[in-house]
Amino acid sequence: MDIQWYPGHMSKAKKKIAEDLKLVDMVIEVLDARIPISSRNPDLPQMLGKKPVLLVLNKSDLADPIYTKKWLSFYRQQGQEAVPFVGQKKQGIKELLAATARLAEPTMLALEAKGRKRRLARAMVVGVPNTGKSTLINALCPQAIAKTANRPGITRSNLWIKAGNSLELLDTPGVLWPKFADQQVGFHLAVIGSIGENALDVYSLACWLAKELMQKYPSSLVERYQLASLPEHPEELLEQIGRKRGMLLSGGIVNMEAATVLLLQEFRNGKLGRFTLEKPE
Ligand SMILES: Nc1nc2c(ncn2[C@@H]2O[C@H](COP(=O)(O)OP(=O)(O)OP(=O)(O)O)[C@@H](O)[C@H]2O)c(=O)[nH]1
Ligand SMILES: [Mg+2]
Repeated sequence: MDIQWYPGHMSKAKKKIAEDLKLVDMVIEVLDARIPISSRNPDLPQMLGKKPVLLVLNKSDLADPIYTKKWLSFYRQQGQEAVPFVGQKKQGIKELLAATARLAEPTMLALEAKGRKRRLARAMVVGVPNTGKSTLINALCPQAIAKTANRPGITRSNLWIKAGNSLELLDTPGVLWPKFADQQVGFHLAVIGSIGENALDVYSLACWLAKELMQKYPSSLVERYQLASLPEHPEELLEQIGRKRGMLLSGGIVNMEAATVLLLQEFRNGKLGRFTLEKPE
């Protein structure tokens, strides 16, 4: 698959995040619960230094609930704070705020030890494109949009928005550049819509997804598309889907382009089911 690489964008985004990092006590990294490995930025740990990170498994309404649980216990075993979240439905706010309070506690204790008062914890939200960073900020801070619009001329890095009673967020999320170098990672990011579609061959992507789902969630395919049985090859699956849905060209040939779009769409909007494509070790 041919995915383009933009080093210019990447270094600019990294520089901005490195600057903002100085202002916060912790980072909230928004991941896509369907691909918790590929949506995690590999450069972030080095950038963080000693700052703690909270992993947010967003879009968990679209992920396989069994694997979301497995991921959470995997992170817990590693001593890594992580929470499930559904930004669109504002689900998981209480748990998220509790986790940020735990992560900020050492900073607050250190302040108290110096005879100073506790303050609100500060966090910045980061993540690769389309994981739901803006939705998360809006869910945590309902006043977010109004506040940023009402205070023009204020330096970006000084705009904070309150989330709950103990946390404030930097107003703009940091967009991390995804790791394209690994082709598998590229497919994962493309299938959740993190990489623009014009950057890749959609048919190859749909074939890759068909193969993944045939291996990992065969019964969802059989049920959704009313198949007698699963074919051997992903190309055949797309053809069967097209036929079942009456996507035919003249001469009775299946319109593969339409079948391709349908499979990707039904995966992305959850109509096909709840899937997790990457599993913990
Ligand atoms: N199903 C579902 N969709 C979500 C959830 N959170 C966000 N979305 C949708 O995902 C899309 C991307 O959300 P954004 O909040 O714009 O993502 P972002 O990370 O800010 O994206 P960029 O600014 O482009 O990097 C939108 O269509 C949201 O409605 C969720 O928990 N579940
Ligand atoms: Mg955004």
